[in-house]
Amino acid sequence: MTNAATIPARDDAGSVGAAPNSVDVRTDWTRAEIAALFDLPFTELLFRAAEVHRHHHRPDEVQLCTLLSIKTGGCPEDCGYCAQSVKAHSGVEATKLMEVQAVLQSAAQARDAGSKRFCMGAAWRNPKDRDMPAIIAMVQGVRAMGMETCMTLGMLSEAQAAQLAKAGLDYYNHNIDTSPERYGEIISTRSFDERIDTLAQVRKAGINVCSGGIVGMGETRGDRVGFIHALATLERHPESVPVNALVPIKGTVLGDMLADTPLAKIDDIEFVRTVAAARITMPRSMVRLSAGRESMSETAQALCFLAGANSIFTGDRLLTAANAGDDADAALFARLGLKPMEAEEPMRADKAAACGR
Ligand code: SAM
Ligand code: DTB
Ligand code: SF4
Repeated sequence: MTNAATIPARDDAGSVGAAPNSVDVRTDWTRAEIAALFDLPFTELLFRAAEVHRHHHRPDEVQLCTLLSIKTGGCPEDCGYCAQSVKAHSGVEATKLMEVQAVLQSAAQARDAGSKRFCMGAAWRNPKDRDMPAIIAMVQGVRAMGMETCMTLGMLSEAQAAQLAKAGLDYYNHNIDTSPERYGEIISTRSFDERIDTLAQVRKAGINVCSGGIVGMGETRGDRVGFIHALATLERHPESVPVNALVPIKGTVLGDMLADTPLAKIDDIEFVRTVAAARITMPRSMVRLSAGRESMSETAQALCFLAGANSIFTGDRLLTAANAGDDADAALFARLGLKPMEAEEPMRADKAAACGR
């Protein structure tokens, strides 16, 4: 393998953060290089990922984020993993868009519980223009509380992306979910390229990009390589990369498929390998250990943190699925000696300085 990461030593003062364009941030990764990372002995892969991680981030800090479903269910898309698709028989009821005040109340609770980032998700193929004033008020209100804002609303038009940027939205989440070649087996109502187009709109509008995917959908290792490759070769790495473990939900295509074939569930070591590959190939990005922690052991989560994951969703609910819960996380942090992250995220800070936001 050509050496993946030229890993500079951490300086003596223990400070983290290299120059924004340091040589170890590459966007020319080949699939062969990423496959070679996955093939490393686990101990070697973890060592390399941990080295990259501590060079760019504080290894004892993990950012706490809160998710809120601002519009649940009834989504016209057919994502095979999702309880909110109209095609799923998951029992999730469709709701209207929440009132702005109710969203802000929920955000205030999250802030009081120590959250630094508030992510709002809507089960839409795309927002309607008539929804935008409420969405903008939510972004402005949450930002005024001092939290980072993230929205995930489906596809965006150029004008909508510009409106969100003007409102001060920090991040837009839009996952590529899996490799380009597997995409059509998971979702038929939109294409991988449409996903990439929306990411480009978000970038162009000057909003930080949050894009990742799901591991454990019965994919091959080659798909996991292709998924990381697609993200790590974007013109600029996403500032934020959520890595979800599939939450198998009854009534969804993938949830039911996995229920019938329990051996299809991804093993923890392979999940950790995926986190490590994300960390090594996208050294300055936030790597978010997202859905699926509820059914993960503390040991597996500890390995994910060692492999470079530095953000989690707190609270006992994700969008519709159960999450680990604050008490379990407080106990986990105490056991592992981890602290909630207070500082600005490295890539976002660079960008804010560069564009004066
Ligand atoms: N509708 C918007 C969209 O698809 O972009 C936003 C909401 S969607 C629920 C956000 C992401 O959550 C999906 O792209 C997927 O990666 C993740 N997700 C959804 N259901 C999941 C599940 N059952 N297990 C793991 N991740 C899931
Ligand atoms: C992401 O990648 N994971 C979060 C967030 N982005 C929006 C969502 C996880 C959803 C898990 C399934 C559910 O709660 O329905
Ligand atoms: Fe709709 Fe998003 Fe769920 Fe797909 S993942 S069905 S787009 S809410």
